[in-house]
Amino acid sequence: MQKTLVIVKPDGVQRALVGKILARFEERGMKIVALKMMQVSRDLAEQHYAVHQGKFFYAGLVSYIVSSPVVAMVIEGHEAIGAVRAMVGATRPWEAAAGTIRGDYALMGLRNLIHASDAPDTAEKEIALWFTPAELCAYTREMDRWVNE
Ligand code: FUP
Repeated sequence: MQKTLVIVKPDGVQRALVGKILARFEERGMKIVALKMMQVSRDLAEQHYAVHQGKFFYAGLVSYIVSSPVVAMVIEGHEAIGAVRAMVGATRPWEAAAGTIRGDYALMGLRNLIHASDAPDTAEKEIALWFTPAELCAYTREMDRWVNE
């Protein structure tokens, strides 16, 4: 099973969309294996967005994610990295397909509610950056056989 990092960004928390966003992953049969609300430090933000360092939008991106608490989680499921990305939708909210999280709850700008890892190597790195191994819970649910078999 793949694991992926999902962050409900400050606009998602401020707009009280945490429950709705979480529910989408749960309803799809995916499993939450780690979850926390946190105020992101500038240091963590800079490490998370290191790939964008030097780009014109980098400073704004860092100040946005530290502007208010986020909810970070690790989601586990069959092909979860790609499946979660498809549920999140396009980066620019106005281009995001209806039925995606961004396509249903966001429209303008790049306050796009949510981050999700984009590939297996980034998922592994991002999970290690945001969570300690002890914060990940390995457990089975009674319903998993109905979801996965
Ligand atoms: P996504 O994977 O869809 O979250 O998007 P990216 O990883 O490409 O970009 C990360 C964040 O950078 C986006 F959430 C928004 C921001 N960004 C800008 O602010 N301006 C840009 O031109 C591109 C991305």
